[in-house]
Parts: sequence; C-alpha cells; structure tokens
Amino acid sequence: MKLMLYVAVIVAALSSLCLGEDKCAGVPGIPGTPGANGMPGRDGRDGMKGDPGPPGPIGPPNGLPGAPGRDGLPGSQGLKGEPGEKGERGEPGPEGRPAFLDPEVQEILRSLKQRILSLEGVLALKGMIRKAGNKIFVTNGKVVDFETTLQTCNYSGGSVATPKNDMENNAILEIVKEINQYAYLGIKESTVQGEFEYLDGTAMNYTNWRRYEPNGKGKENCVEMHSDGGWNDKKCNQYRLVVCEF
Ligand SMILES: [Ca+2]
Repeated sequence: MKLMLYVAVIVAALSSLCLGEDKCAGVPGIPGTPGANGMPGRDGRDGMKGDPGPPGPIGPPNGLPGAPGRDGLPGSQGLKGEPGEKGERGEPGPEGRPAFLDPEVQEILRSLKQRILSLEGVLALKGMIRKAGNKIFVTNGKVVDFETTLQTCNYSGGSVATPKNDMENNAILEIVKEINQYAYLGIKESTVQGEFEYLDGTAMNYTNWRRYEPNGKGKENCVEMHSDGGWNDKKCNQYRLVVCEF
C-alpha cells in the first residue's frame, strides 16, 4: 500500500508541473515482461570426417575363410631337366656339287695353298726348314739315339728323314752341315745281312753309300749321313742329330 501511495504522489506532483503548458511529458512506463523463447535454429553444416577407428575384435571361430591373398614373388630358377629323347633323323639335304666343280671350294683351296706356301717361305727364310720337292726336312737340334729319333719324328706327325733322290739327300745334308752333327736316316738293315731297306720294309730305290760301306755285316743295323752327304751303316745306339721329314 505504501508503494501505491508513493506512485500516486509522484503522479500528482508531475501533473502539477505541466500545468499551463501545451505539451506535457508522460510518465515512463513500467518495463514489459520478457518475451517467450524463439523457435530452434536450422541445423549447422556437416563437420570434418573423423579418423578411422581401431580394428574391431577378432570374430568368433568357425567363420567363413577370407578371400585368397595375392600371388607371392617369383621363386629362383629350378635345376635343369633331363635331356629329351633324340628326335628322328631329318630328310637328307639336296645333293651338293663335287668339290672340283664348286668354284667357291676351289677358291678356298687356292687361297689355302698360297698361304701355306707363304708360311713355308717364311720358315725356309729363317733357316728352320729345308724344302725338296713336296718334302720338308727339319731338325729340333737334339742329338739322340735312333729309337728316340724315330719316336720324336712320329710324335710330330712326320717320319725319320729318308732321302730318295739327290735333291732330298742334299736338303738333309744342308742341315747336317749347319748343325755339324751326323744324322740317322730312315733306313735299316733287313733280315738279310748286308742288305738295307726303308723303315716300312720296302726296297730302296736310291742309295748314296760312302766308299766301302755298308760294312757292318749284321752288326750295324742303322744308317747315318756324314757331313759329305755319304751314308754309313752304324749301330743304332749312337747319338745323332734328329732330322725328320714331313
Ligand atoms: Ca759302317
């Protein structure tokens, strides 16, 4: 009741103040009561995608098998297998021309012959071989008995020097004189005492015995060349220069 009285007093006082004036200031109103809450706002935009969550727990056994994994890396190469069966023989090729009609073969032969002649010329020039017709005589400079001479020449693919004419005898003589050593020849005494033959047993068609030779009478079964080119029958265990022919 006191408050009502004060308000009435204040209203009366203010009413008296604006007496005689055209306009009178109003009394301030009492503040209204607060309004009710508005409607909810619209939803905001979606936020950023979150991190993946941790793996889930292993499922119960007896589950279905998963998909097969990817192929692994290739392994190392295996061991070589056994050879297969031999194939059947193929058809024979076309018949070729005889070598003497084939110009290509002939050209190769001519070229080879020329190269061999050139090499022989080089060896002869260096004094390593002596040529006589189709024969080549050569020494290794060694001085050995007849058996070793035979083996040495055979092992080289040749044979003991065996002169069958003056040209061949002179070619061997050149070697004998150069080395200054007598050399055994490819001649031996035959089963007939005092008669000689080639090592293969064939009869001789050329001889160059020294005077009074052969004189061994069955005790000198080998033949040597002296430094005059003449021949002498001699025991086979002497040491003589190796001269081979090819
Ligand atoms: Ca003699």
